[in-house]
Amino acid sequence: MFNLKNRYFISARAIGHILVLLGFGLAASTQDFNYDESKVGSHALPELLRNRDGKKIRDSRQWERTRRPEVHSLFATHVYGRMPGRPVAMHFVSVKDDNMALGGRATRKEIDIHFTSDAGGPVLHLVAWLPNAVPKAPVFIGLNFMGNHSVHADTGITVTDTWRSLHPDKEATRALQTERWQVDTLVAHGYGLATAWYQDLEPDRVDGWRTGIRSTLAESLGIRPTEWAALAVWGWGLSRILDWLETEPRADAMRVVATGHSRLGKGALWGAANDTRLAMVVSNESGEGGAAISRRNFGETVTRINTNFPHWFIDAYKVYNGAPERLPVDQHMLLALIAPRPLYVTSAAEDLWADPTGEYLGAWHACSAYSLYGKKGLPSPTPPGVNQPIGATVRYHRRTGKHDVTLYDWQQYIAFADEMFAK
Ligand code: GTR
Repeated sequence: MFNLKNRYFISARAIGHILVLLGFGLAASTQDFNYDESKVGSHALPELLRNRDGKKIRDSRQWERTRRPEVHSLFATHVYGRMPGRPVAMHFVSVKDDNMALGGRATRKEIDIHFTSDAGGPVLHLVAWLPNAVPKAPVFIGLNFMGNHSVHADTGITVTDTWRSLHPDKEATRALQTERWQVDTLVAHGYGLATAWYQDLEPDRVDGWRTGIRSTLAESLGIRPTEWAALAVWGWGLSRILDWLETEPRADAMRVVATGHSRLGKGALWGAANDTRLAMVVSNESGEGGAAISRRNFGETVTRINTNFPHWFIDAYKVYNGAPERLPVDQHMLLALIAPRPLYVTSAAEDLWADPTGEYLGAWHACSAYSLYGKKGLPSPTPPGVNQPIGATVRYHRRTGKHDVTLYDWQQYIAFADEMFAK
């Protein structure tokens, strides 16, 4: 069936491939990615538990005092840019509440996060559901791709002005991504959900920074637009959602799970690396620039991602086009910045572009940071078969099917959160 969902999926994901196939003469060519495991070759990863001065890290104290800040700063300098704090004038405006949402099982809240005192300034429009049966619920948070009204069939969800301004056919995406969000399942298990449209923060295009918060908040945040990039902006947005949850009595802000799919998974990882208040992290098929090892020559490459999406990373990252082996970091080190917090990394078997094996290895090589805290991660360097979640505080699964978020994925996240939060 050719519906809008499929059309979006194709335009967002396959555009790079199509341009290459049509020979549009991008800097990247078909040689820039590989789907043949026998051609992956070998690579040596930067050592996670050794400082740049050569000193070996032996315990969590040394990690937190020396190596963790060093790794964090390498990612800030070479990959994502630095992360600003919260705007001083930020405030929350309740737009509407419905305490009989989802057939009486949840309270749906719409909150506008204003980043400036001026009502005409940038706003992140949030929709949240909190289970009525739980006085203080743990909450999953994540940005959505197609507007708040796409995540559930409830027609009470506002189609926001920001979405409408870019999409005149405003109802077209209502309830189109319900599979990806599973609001009812979360609420039935005692979890809340808070989500917002990612492009409220920065439009996802090369010049999106001009109208996004990298420009509008440059002065109040004290950061120039070139000092960070879109993935960091989206990760920063999760921290602002958490700021609101901290003010919401029905939410347990100590048990908030940051989630993100694909590009938003990359952003969620960097966001959670910067904000240790986020208690648990889910990277859903985040691939290149997310959980997948960049040096592994399989699927998307540094060159391809920098060519197709130059606005996602800072300019310094472009230096590594065609030369990921020169990076002072690799993505296992990003995942290690989440330690000792619970981390769930997923892949999909048909999502070769994201390199499922590379995502597994990213998680595997991060486990030594968890060991410093006496936490068990994954049991083996070999990825499991399909639909076999494995691991303790670091968990992984490779689902059957394509690049997506499904009920199966959510069921695993809920089981993981139940276990980690010992509900
Ligand atoms: C792809 C991109 C991936 C991933 C994906 C998505 O086209 O190459 O890195 O982020 O988009 O976000 O859906």
